[in-house]
Amino acid sequence: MAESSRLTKTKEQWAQARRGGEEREVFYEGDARLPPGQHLVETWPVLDLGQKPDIPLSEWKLTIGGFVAHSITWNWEEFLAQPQFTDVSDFHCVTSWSRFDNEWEGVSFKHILSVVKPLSSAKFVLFKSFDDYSTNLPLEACDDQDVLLTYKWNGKPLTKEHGGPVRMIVPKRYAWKGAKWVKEITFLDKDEKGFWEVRGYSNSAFPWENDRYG
Ligand SMILES: Nc1nc2c(c(=O)[nH]1)N[C@H]1C(S)=C(S)[C@@H](COP(=O)(O)O)O[C@H]1N2
Ligand SMILES: [Mo]
Repeated sequence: MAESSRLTKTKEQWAQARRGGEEREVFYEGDARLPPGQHLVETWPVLDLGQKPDIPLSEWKLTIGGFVAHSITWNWEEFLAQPQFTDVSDFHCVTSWSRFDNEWEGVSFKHILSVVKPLSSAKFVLFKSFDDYSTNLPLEACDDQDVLLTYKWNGKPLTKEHGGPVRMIVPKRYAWKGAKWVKEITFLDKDEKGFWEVRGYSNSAFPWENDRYG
């Protein structure tokens, strides 16, 4: 698609999104808010490995350990008892769609760090999910104001298809770095690649650098 027609399409979508709604606070000139190669969607596509694990809240558990001073396992009540955090961010999938203004509610990663206290040797984090998915990040990517474990999207409980009960959100990286149905978070001294990272996707995954493949 020609650059000009792509831009027109994007602007049409913005216009549709604004119609009848509140005026957005910021005016987006051109593609200022869309990373290279991305297009805007108003829906929220579902991407997974072909299974959507069903985890009853009574059986849900999250374990956080590895190179930390205090490993923990939280059940659902213990997870909800943590300080609550809300953040609005854009979501960029490597398959080229982006979704703006997602309101996430849950527990901030900053809080997780304050609870488990990673050792100074901890430099990487590996996320494992109930569907055998995994993904990896440097600790410094997780230690950011907009990173969280979320269980609510736009005021509603996160649905199973989008990773409920709880998933990770890492807005500054492509969305595959955010593990849905997360069950285990392990702090490591060495990097260990996840599901897509061993299959040719970028280890760093920066949307603004068009950093898709490794
Ligand atoms: N557990 C798990 N997490 C996952 C995936 C997956 O298959 N399993 N897919 C990833 C990919 S490739 C993307 S783009 C996003 C998609 O999230 P969504 O389905 O809520 O849009 O989840 C990521 N997290
Ligand atoms: Mo993806």
